Amino acid sequence: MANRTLRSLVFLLVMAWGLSARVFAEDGYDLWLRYKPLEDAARAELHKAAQQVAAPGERTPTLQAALDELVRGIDGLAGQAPTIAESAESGAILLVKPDTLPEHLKGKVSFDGLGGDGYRLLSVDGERTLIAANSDIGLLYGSFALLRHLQTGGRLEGLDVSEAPRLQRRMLNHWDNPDRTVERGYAGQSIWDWWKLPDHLDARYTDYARANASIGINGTVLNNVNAKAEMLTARWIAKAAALANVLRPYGIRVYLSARFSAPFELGATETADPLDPAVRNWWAKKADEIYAAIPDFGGFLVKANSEGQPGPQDYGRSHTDGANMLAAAVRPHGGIVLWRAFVYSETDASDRAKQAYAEFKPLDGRFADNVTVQVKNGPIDFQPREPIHPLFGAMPETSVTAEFQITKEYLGFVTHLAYLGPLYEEVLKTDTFRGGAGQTAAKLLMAEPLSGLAGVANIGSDRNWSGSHFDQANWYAFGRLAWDPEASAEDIAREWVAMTFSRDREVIAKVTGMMMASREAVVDYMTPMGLAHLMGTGHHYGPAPWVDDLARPEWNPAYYHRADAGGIGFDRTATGSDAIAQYAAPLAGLYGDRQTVPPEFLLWFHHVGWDETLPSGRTVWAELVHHYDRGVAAVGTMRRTWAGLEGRIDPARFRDVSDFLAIQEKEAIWWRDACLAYFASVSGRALPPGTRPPAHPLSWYQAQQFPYAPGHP
Ligand code: BDP
Repeated sequence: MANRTLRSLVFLLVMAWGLSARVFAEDGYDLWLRYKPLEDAARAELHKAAQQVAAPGERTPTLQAALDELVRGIDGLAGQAPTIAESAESGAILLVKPDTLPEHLKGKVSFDGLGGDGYRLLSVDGERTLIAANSDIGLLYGSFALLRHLQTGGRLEGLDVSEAPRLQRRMLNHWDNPDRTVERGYAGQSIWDWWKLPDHLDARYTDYARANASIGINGTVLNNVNAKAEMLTARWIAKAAALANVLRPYGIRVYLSARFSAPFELGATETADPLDPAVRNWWAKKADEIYAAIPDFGGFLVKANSEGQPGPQDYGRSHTDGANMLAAAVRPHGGIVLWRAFVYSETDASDRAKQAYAEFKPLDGRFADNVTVQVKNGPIDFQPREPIHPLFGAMPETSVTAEFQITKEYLGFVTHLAYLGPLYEEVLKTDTFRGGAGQTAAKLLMAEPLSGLAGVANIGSDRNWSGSHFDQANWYAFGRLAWDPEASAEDIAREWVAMTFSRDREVIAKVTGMMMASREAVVDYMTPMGLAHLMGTGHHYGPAPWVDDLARPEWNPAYYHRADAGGIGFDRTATGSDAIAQYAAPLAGLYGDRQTVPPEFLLWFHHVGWDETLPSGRTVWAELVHHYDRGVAAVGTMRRTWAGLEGRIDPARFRDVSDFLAIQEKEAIWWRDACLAYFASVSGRALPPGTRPPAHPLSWYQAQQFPYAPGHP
């Protein structure tokens, strides 16, 4: 009997343990808003200093969201939830605007320089913490900033920090389709459950809004740039409006991608010619209809005359005719048009890297002032590394917004760890020399009348949002850099690790180290030395540098690497396509000269002989092999570093990451082997002595097919 009781007891204990393990298992859903308990002393201190949160004045939905977040965050960090008070006693966190500042603080707290969205965190009277801002959204941002400060080990005492965003529009672009598939999405389905909208609002939408507000994102384009006309019908506007209602308290405006031929396709007009009065009228009425449902609608994002999408050129009109027509439609409502410059044409035989500049530069000064031209960071297409797009700074009379890709279409999808902070930072820090030295892309963007940064989202229905734990960092880093384009990718990684994985200093240092090396590793094992676009056709998964038989020349990897028996690389100097002429003279000089071209762009701008000796002392061929080997080795190092963290990261996420790193190493080796097998066959060079030969003959790599690779439209 006693034995049975004991056995039941043990059984119950095991059950309870299992249950708690499950309850506390980390699945990544909480992102960087985990609010795990602080260490003992800090926890007690916070508990004492934050017993109340108070926000005098009208309790708007935004203010309520800020208070709720503070309660949630402090509850987690301090182990006890503060109460929400009307006035500010001691031991309180107080949210104030100029008109709600308590009497005794009047004249003592400056709101200067905070603008509409900025905030100030300030300790006052030794026992209160102020979150000060000019608007409720500023207070929400300040609340998140305070929680970030606490989550990363900061204290309330002596706090005095002011911040204001340096770009107006900090936007996500979802490439989400009405059927819930996501173009280049690797994190499940679209988070927008279109079918159940507008009647059912998934709780996830609110968590999406919280996460975005926490990093300052204030706009979201709900649907794919390869847009469907139906998105502009009443039925779909209602769905967008329902989402806008959820996002509004968090300061996030909704935008839609617009299909240029929509009026014609929906049967309302005979044409989509932007100069046709009926067409113009349709768009104006459509804008009225949208704004009636979504009063703060942000505007339209348009991909026109690119990759088969309709556009004004179908009617002999220009990009400006098209953009300005839409701009006129949204202007009465304060909306804008984001017109994409990602264009290349099947009828244009010139270097693809030159085509966007060639089409858009002559249009400078002709766009309406509520249009911004959205330019990808590089002249081709979101490659692991590209030089900066020549359009940055080249259109002084036109607003330009930069577009980055957060989803890793060309960087191994979600199973490869590639922290994109360094990629974004590299672009933003590039000196364009437009109008003199020091004109970095970041500075140019910040000076635009309509300033902004757009990121192609990596968010989906997967429990962990981004398909992998580490890919959350790319969403986070994008937001932080959109807030401050001059922030450091490494600092951002460090704060993300502290909030996402652990506050242990050694863990932070090791994981940050992995992240900071990760993108370069991908460059090395995929497309080193300035190579680009060697990925498999269509899905862009895995290596396929040999492909040279696709209908359009610029779809072929062989078009980009130009390897032959003599050498490798794309001559974009004056002897070749002369793409360098599109850059400001100092940059053109730097890139165009074999002696000064940065080594990471050598093969982007130059065709070089296999046997040429580089400053490293290696020949071009040996250098290529060296990079591929270095990339594979770097993944091995990441795996070992991660393995060493076992027990210091929660088991579920530890295992997920371990599995993905194993996949990455396998695929890095595959990339290296396939590319070396191919380039050896083209160059006729033998691998340098001591180099491991590819595991299979070239034909084996060429035979691999992936009809079910994800994210492919
Ligand atoms: C490319 C993608 C394609 C997108 C296109 C775009 O492969 O799916 O539609 O960019 O940005 O990178 O429009």
